[in-house]
Amino acid sequence: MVLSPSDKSNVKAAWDKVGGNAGEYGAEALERMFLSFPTTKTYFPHFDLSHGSAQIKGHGKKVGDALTKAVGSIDDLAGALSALSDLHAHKLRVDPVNFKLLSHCLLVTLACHNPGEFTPAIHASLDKFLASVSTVLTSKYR
Ligand code: HNI
Repeated sequence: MVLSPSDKSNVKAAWDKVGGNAGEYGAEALERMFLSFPTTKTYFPHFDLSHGSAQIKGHGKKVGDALTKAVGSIDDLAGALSALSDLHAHKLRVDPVNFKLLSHCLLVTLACHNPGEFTPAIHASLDKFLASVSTVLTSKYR
């Protein structure tokens, strides 16, 4: 998966619109994921997964901040996400299929908040970006 120069500029432009809402959008995406794909809840048995829970908000901020960092290091995703990659592969052992589910929910969330910006081209670039992030986070499984 190679992000073209226009993918990178599309992702950066889309993330500029996200601004300070990355944490809130991360939490919304998590809530969408837990409701639409309940098997994902098995990784969070220790969380209160009810609507508006402090743990979903807190975790959404972590995910959102990690994505903001990734956008800022879009030319070196593997380096920027190395520690997170170790965590997901060695400690959390999240099955890679789940990354597609969260990525989908992140796209839906972004589309809902910025419908005018969410053109097919931006959609495709964000999808490629999230697939690249997911590839890095699942790259150390074996
Ligand atoms: Ni993920 C912890 C980022 C996908 C399950 N995850 C984190 C943390 C970040 C993070 C940041 C906090 C690390 C820390 O505390 O040092 N996760 C991301 C990103 C993606 C992702 C950027 C993909 C875009 N994680 C997933 C998926 C699942 C998942 C798809 C499972 C469905 N992550 C977890 C779990 C934790 C976690 C479980 C630990 C939560 C806790 O606090 O106990």
